[in-house]
Amino acid sequence: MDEPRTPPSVDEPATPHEPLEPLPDQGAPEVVTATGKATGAARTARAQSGAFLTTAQGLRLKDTDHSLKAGERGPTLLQDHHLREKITHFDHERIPERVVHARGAGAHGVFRGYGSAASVCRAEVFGEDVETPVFTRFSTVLGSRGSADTVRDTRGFAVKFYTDEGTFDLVGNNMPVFFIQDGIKFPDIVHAAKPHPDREIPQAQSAHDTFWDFASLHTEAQHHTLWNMSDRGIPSSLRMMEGFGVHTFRLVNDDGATTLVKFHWKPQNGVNSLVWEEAQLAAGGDPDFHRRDLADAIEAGFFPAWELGIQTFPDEPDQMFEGIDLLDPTKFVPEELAPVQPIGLMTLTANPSNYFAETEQVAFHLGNLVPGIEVTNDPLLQARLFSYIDTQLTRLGGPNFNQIPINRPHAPVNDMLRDGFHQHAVHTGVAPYRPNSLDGGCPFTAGEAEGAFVEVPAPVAEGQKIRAAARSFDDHFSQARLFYRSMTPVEQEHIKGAYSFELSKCYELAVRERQLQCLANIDPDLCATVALSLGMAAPEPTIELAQPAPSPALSQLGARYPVDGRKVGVVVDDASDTQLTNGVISAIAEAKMTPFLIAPHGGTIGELTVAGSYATARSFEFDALVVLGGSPAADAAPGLDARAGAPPTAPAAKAKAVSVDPRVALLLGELWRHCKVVAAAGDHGGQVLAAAGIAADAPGVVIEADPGAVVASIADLLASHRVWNRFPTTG
Ligand code: HDE
Repeated sequence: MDEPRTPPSVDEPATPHEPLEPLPDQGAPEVVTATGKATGAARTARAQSGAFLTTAQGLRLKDTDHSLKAGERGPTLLQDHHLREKITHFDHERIPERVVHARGAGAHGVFRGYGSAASVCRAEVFGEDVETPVFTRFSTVLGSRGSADTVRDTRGFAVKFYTDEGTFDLVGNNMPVFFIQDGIKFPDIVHAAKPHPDREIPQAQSAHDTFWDFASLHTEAQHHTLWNMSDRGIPSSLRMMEGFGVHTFRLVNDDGATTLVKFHWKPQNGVNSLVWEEAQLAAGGDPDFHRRDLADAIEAGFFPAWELGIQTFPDEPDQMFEGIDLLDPTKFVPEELAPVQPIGLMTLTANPSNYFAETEQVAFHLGNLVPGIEVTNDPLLQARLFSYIDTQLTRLGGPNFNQIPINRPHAPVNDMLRDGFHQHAVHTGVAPYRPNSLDGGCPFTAGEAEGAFVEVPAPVAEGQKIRAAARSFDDHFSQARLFYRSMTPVEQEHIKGAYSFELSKCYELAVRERQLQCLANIDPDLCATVALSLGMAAPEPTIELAQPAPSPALSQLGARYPVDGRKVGVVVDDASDTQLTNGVISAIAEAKMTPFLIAPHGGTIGELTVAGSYATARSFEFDALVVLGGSPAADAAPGLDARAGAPPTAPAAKAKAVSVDPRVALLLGELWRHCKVVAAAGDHGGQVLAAAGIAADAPGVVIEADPGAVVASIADLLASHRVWNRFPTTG
């Protein structure tokens, strides 16, 4: 299986043989039966088998290119079963996409418990060195299945743990708060955020009237909206974003003692985001940017990993912590008040073998819990408990979706649920009811000692049946203000830019005005800048502004992260020094980063394979760029080549005059604007950089003669992701 594959031949292969093995980076759901029994079968046991093309019944076929006709030029015969089977199956290949989170990317992996949660939680999955297989699916929320990855949106972060005690799903997001406090509002927020029902635009965006109409009227959405407008709304990679369980959960230990917790996933690669222009370029240039990055990283052996952690709070009757209502999902608890304590590590190690079978058909449900992990009364959480099973009935075509391979538990299933569409189990016995004597009394209920899930008795406050929320849910602005004031000036600028962009796309002035009022209630300076950009007056706050202590942990900037798997473009031309090129490429690989060779043309340069040409490489594909060449290529046409992005009189033409290909100049210009590291090695490289107008002593510019030195400097700068001090901030 780890043998490299023979490259495909130009001629169509003609000797029959068994299907090829999956690629080394690919995994598949473990082969357990529909009732959770291990089979010991290879993960490929479900893949197609046999050397010959067959019908769905295994009948070998001689011809699949011609339908059965009454004569060569005659009508097609109804009796052509192969034609009808092939077309009928094709006609039904699609299932409804998820109503939200339709676009996603998944991977297999393993979770290893540290044992550090033992004092608060009895779940075996968190036990010391207990290893549990997982499948994780990341997603955007708003867009359709085919929408772009880098849109501004919340990201889903859903993990299925196949534990020996039953399946545990942690279905979270990359932001710790949510738009609404009560699940009954979910259809409202989703209807507002989805494309306008009349024209079905815009796709996968919140930058439109209905979204801001709702968010500005329903002010509990303001906090989450602010997170979306921050850099968190445009992560640079799925591997580099945090995850949050959002709700407060209740953990139970061996003694039955309870603790309230919030779950956090901390990426080992650090947190990073795109800049807005880069996100927009990527949405057009590579709509699959995030899923490609995830799959490529896993294929290359850069396995992404996240530490799972918990913030713990005493399980007091009022369910409050430091004045923060733990049942209100529009609030988070700053890490400075309750540190995140690591309890295990998830590593994603294999790509799916088949997108549909795994990533599309996986069905999560936050009600999938194991002993020791329980829910709380958060009214958002409570509605979710209903929704997830319900939606799968339509999406996956009936009640047996748990028997689809990716959803099968790895624990024995004896559930008395019977029949239904697509039943894969072959149940025995005659008594799927309890009590019975005809099946020997099977199945039996378990006691706690046998691993049964027994809800911990939790008091329910006496009260009246009422459609209302607690008074503590009324504060919609103080934590939004806390978040904004915890951002660095660079991050605040991004937020101002995001609101300016989004509100500029709202047609109705009333909507803009109402949202400006909300911004005034979050931060008057934020409001003033956005108002200026919109050409509108900035309103005064209508509430007394809270003065929360900032939470530095909320900022994504300032820390240094490993550079493993970062992509470094290397621009060469036919005059570049081959030895230098080889040296730079190997030094990048030795530093555990990925080199990406960019040349005037495809094919090879010396012994090296070209990854992108001047005409095809785009700046968002790299975290840094080393220039070893870049003089105008034979096909450079500054005035005509739209990819060069400049009319003949603009810098591109000037650049050509001073010997840099306009497309290389464009690459460099974008990397420069996006605060990325720009480097040169060798005299020729240095001249090209100078010709592109990049000063050698500017922040984040590296010029070194030696390949090792240039790569070391790049890695050092990349550890902080971007060179934010290249441009002054207004903050
Ligand atoms: Fe979801 N959500 N949600 N959600 N959600 C779905 O379930 C829903 C909420 C989240 O990769 C749906 O299988 C309601 C919060 C993720 O397959 C649906 C409410 C959080 C995913 C649904 C919420 C999430 C979903 C659509 C308000 C973060 C993708 C398809 C009460 C903690 C899972 C599906 C995947 C998917 C309903 C709110 C996260 C319709 C009613 C809060 C990551 O059932």
